[in-house]
Amino acid sequence: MYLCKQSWRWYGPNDPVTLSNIRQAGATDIVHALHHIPNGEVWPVEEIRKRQALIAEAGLTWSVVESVPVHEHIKTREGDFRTYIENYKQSIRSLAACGIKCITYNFMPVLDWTRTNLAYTVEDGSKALRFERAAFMAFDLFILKREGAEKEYTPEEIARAKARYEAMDEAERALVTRNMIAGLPGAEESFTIEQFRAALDRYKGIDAETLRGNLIAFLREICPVADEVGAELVIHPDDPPYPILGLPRILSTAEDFRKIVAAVPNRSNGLCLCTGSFGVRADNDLPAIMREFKDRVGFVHLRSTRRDAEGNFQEDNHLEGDVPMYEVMKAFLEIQQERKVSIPMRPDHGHQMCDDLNRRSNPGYSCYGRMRGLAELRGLELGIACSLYGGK
Ligand code: DNO
Repeated sequence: MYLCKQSWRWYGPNDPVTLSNIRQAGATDIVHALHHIPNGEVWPVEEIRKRQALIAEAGLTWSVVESVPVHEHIKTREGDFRTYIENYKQSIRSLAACGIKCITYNFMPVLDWTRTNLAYTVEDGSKALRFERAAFMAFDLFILKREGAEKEYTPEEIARAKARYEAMDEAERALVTRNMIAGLPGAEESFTIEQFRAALDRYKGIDAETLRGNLIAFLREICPVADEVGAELVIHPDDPPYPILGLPRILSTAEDFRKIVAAVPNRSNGLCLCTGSFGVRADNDLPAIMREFKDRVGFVHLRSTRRDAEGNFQEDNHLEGDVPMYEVMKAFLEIQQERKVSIPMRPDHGHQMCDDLNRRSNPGYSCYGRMRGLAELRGLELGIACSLYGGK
């Protein structure tokens, strides 16, 4: 029976959640990146080996990279993009030489994932990440004052955003701004409001078709290298999965990924199936996505969100909310039996709860919250696996 590889994202020696904590949570595999290497530069083999040794000393295995960041110039195809693509190829080779062959990346312009509130208190007293649409629109229209933004919202939405903006004091405005542009963990970019405006401006002439073309051109260069060294490149979906701040989005639905696969059928062109990101759209059928792309799913992020009619969403406990986790897990188990492989999965994000509330942690990457998530997910997995395929 093939069960998933239970993995856990670790941010490195400064992560308040230590390798020993992770081992005790029961994970076996580590998801990691060399965050100290500037975006766009080659990852040297010696640096990879140093980290690998540190992780191995703790009794764990570094098996997934999240992420080798894609330089903005590759996304816009300007400046030194050719050098950055060559560097990216070299990083793939370095990682494969060290035996690390699953590489996550995303192609979201300017920002990686985005939330307005990083500590929203939920009913049980724990704290969750939240995207509040009115606060987001208030930021866009009245703090960022993005040119043309008002054309993208209805008059009702603009009125809602205005009321929300007026109800905020200076401290809340500053906090929302920081949450939006200062970079969440894993996003390698952080901006001042001026730099942020300039970064958005670089996408003025780039619509979704152009951005998709740029991704395809990038993949046509790097996939042959990954194929050759036996690595898989798994793209992470957009979070949230729709256009924001006038920026194009190209990986929000199954149809988006279908287009990328049709253009670049290489074996190494894979998907990081993040149920939390895709799950924010009611029209994304997660078990169907898992089954359709069964040969391309190289890494899975399991988490759930709860959305409402106003366009807000917040991160829920892993087995609650809108993501049909039982069906997702069942499909996940089925594809692994079919392919006869164990695919890495990590419990994605977690509330801040219990002792997490008394210490600092990277937003979304708490110790107890994720430990609860992993425990619930592995229980669900084992229960389904035993009933489908017999006892372990
Ligand atoms: C957020 C993460 C993302 C993800 C990148 C992959 O928690 O899922 O930051 O790592 O988008 O490149």
